[in-house]
Amino acid sequence: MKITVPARRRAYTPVPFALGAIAATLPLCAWAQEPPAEPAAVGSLEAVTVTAPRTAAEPLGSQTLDASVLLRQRALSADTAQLLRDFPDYSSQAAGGVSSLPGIRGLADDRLRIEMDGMSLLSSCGNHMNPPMSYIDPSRVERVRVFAGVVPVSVGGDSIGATVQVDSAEPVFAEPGQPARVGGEVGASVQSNGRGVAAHATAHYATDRFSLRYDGALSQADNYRAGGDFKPAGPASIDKPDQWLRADEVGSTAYKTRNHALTGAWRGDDQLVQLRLGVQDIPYQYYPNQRMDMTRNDSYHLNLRYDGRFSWGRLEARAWHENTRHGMQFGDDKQYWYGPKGDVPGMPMDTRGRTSGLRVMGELPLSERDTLRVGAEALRYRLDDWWLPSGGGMAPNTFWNIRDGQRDRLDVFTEWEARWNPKWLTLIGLRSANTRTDAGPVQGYNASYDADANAFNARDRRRTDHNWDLAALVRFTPNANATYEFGIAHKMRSPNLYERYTWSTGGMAMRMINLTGDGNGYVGNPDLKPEQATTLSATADWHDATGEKWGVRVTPYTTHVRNYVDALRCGPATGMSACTAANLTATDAFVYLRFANQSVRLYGIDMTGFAELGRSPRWGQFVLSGGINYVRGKNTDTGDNLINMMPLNARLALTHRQGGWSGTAEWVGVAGKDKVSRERNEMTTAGYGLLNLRASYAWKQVRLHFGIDNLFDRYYELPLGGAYMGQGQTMSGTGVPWGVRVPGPGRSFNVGLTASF
Ligand SMILES: [Cu+2]
Repeated sequence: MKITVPARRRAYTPVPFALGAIAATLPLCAWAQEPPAEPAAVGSLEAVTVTAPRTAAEPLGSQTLDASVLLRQRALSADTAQLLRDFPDYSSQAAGGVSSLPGIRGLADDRLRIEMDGMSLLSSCGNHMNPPMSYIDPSRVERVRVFAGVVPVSVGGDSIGATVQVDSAEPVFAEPGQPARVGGEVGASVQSNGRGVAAHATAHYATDRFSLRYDGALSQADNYRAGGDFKPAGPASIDKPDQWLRADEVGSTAYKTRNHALTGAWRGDDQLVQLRLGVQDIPYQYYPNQRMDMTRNDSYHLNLRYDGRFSWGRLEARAWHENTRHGMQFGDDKQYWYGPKGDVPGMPMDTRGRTSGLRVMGELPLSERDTLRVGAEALRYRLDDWWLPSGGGMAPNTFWNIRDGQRDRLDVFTEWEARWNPKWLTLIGLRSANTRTDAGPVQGYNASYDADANAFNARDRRRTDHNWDLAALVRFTPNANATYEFGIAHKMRSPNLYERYTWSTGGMAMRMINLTGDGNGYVGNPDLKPEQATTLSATADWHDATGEKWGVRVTPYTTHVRNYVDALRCGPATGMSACTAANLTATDAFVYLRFANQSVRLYGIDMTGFAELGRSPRWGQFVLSGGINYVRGKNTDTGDNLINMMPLNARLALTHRQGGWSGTAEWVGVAGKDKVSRERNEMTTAGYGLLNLRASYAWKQVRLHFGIDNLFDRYYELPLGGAYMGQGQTMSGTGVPWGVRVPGPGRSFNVGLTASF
């Protein structure tokens, strides 16, 4: 992305040029391990785009995917979280087709801070079906930044892991004195596996002061097909041949989603004000590893941003409001086992979540050497989660899972960055966060839930956590060929409302609470304390002086977490109805657990590198790139393994570029997963290797993408896919067999076309 400064007027340039210059000398600050970006897109819109403000020195552990990389990735993916898949330490916990849960260095979901267009959002669902990144279509994403390891406090908060910032395009403006700019882009793509289709359109109109932009996107897919043969066993007593899935079809993987956004922006000489309205509607998204499916998710958000430059520095402010109405029921593949569609009332589950946020940050360049950042952040979150009566044991009352749930935060932080000389940089920051959670009185469907409900209602449920974060890092750049960084961070996260306030110990209600996709049942624990993590991380980066010929980066890290919210099985002593003696000892069944604070340790190492193999005007450029990633997570109280830890994995890619052409052959290898959580009866998975091909060609205003995923149609099981619940009587405790893993998608031919105007 280029910064173009209009000649006749001082442009709105929020990036301090000093920072930009230093960043330019540090190829690592950008997407260093990705081969150098391909030639700029022809006729791209980016030429007059103003780059977004930088909020902090980016640690070596941070990486940015900018427009040139995203152009290739986003054309062929419906799931925004999958844009992160090439980050070396990224793992993805399978969920719905457009809402996988990202993990980085063994920490996932709520343990990461994920900002969508600067908004901090929370998932409003007992299965976290609507994580923050599912609220933006990949076609709208212009930049993804990941701060891993030691995260500066100015971009952290309410998390113990990495920060992921997903941003849509900065507004474009016309050059002063020039006519208004009108432009846009249309695109469409198809995927053979699952018959996925997607389309998007954007249009903008901009003068030198005002800018208006519309973004729209639709995508939908049927169930995908596994590679090889996949034949999950269903309950033998039910015989409805016409409703069986095809032999290789993975049940409950279909989805349909629609996104719209309207953005208005105004800029002055030194200021920018921007307002965005976003609307999303997901009529259905099915879950192969949850007992329920998403049958509606309607949301809107308003996002107001201010950016100003003053004689003393820069001021950045943002206010946002987001409202989600979420509903669950049986999707088609789960419904069929009970009877033709519409025959059974099923189990309606409804959720409403509202988030209001405000963040203000000032950046003060105190001297050539020192920059001070001071900021505050307030977040107000409200949650209601209720299940309407549907007959049988689920009547006559409405079941209140969480009523008047509240989670409010007030943070202040300060951070000092010093560039002592071209070789040494230090950054230290402190954040204080008050987090208050509460939940109102609840009720069950009927009197059989009274004991739990009364006990829950009788206790004091308000919790106030005084959390604090500290991050300190030092970077040494001895010469043009090496950079070293070492950092230490202390970070805290308060439990989410499902971890603290779900209350029913009836087996069915517990099976509805599941954040890990393992098929087990969970109940909350109001006594949970906030997680407290200490991370040590070091990075060494070696590269040629230009940063374009070769580079190698190694990052070992370790994180120790006190009061990590893990889960322990419940037994008869607890008096909970699902918690039998057998529950404590079962090794091949779904089990029932209560969230519990535990001590855990995670450690691992990431290695990435790239090398230009050759470059000539005649043959173009050949680049080899790859990475290897190892992470281990242990509960040090019980000696057990943490759930959903990605096994050892590696990636190797050969890329060829010439003119508007770019072609990549990529091999992904994943070792077998044998370090599994015994407490949760997590299933092992076998190792596998996949070959993917991707190519794109840009010609004038048109760009064609083509790809084949899983070229050899290998059958494999997703290491973080959890337990298969794609079809059958998933609501029942024994209605789906234990031991079936969720297969990954088989071969898919993908084609995408975008045209800008
Ligand atoms: Cu849900």
